Amino acid sequence: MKTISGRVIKAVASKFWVDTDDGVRVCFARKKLKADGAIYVGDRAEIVRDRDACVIEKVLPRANALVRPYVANVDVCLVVVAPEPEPDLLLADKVIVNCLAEGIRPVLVWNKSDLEKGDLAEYNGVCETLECSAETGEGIDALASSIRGQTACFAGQSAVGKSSIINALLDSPALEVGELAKKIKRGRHTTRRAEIIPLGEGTYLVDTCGFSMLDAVDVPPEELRLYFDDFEKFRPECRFNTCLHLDEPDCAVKAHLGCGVGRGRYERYKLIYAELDDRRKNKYD
Ligand SMILES: Nc1nc2c(ncn2[C@@H]2O[C@H](COP(=O)(O)OP(=O)(O)OP(=O)(O)O)[C@@H](O)[C@H]2O)c(=O)[nH]1
Ligand SMILES: [Mg+2]
Ligand SMILES: [Zn+2]
Repeated sequence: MKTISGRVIKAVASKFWVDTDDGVRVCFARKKLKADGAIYVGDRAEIVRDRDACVIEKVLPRANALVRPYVANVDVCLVVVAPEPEPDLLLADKVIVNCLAEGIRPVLVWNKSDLEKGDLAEYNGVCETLECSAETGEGIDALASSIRGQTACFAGQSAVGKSSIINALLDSPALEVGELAKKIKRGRHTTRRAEIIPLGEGTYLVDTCGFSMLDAVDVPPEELRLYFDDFEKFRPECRFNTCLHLDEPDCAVKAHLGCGVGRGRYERYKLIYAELDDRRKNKYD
């Protein structure tokens, strides 16, 4: 039996689409790989032809993985926000923490700049930021250069325009896009599952479903600060080297609120910290 390798680009029910040098093959999975989470979109896999069907035999070790959205082997994650629906920066900050913990480069993208310009100054020193409009094409070239040759996953709330940006990056639109008004009324998500769209020259785009709830990654609460680069640069000036920037005296992060540290970022840090702390308490209660 000939083994060929490829990348899982789509999964529907028990079928997997695997992109190989010979084109895309629709595969089933070996029984041992049927458990939830055994195969993610983005996984690199070995497949064999077994009688008439192609079968995934083995999943290669993952470089990294995200759980919201479920996707593996990502280089960069475009965290998309827009003037409408109202930006949920707590969600964006959690996605950014999850990316940094997994070694994925986060980029915060303000889409729909045709409707309203974004103000992402708070994210200076946190991650790269970009503004674009899938509608007018503004900023799309800059976004394309930022992700060239990489696997780029689009994440964020429903209706911010993830699929629309991917369509703008493609020569001809390939993805279904939903209407905001209809979505709000019906609470409908247009994209139902993660899917990889190869863009050529080693660039892969991962479209995902919108989400509004996310657990921050499972890091001990004391380590959360390590994923806030904008705070970390002031830590040497805090009185205590172990400062969590919460109730400690002479905290340099608090001293820089509004001038070097965004007040919103700080409030969201406290919320994420409290969530991680609660989770730990529940674990040991
Ligand atoms: N004005 C404007 N509208 C946009 C832009 N990008 C997307 N939209 C609109 O926003 C709505 C939602 O776009 P989608 O691309 O379906 O959003 P999504 O993030 O993929 O949503 P889900 O698949 O549900 O997660 C559609 O009506 C788009 O036409 C933009 O740059 N400007
Ligand atoms: Mg979509
Ligand atoms: Zn401090």
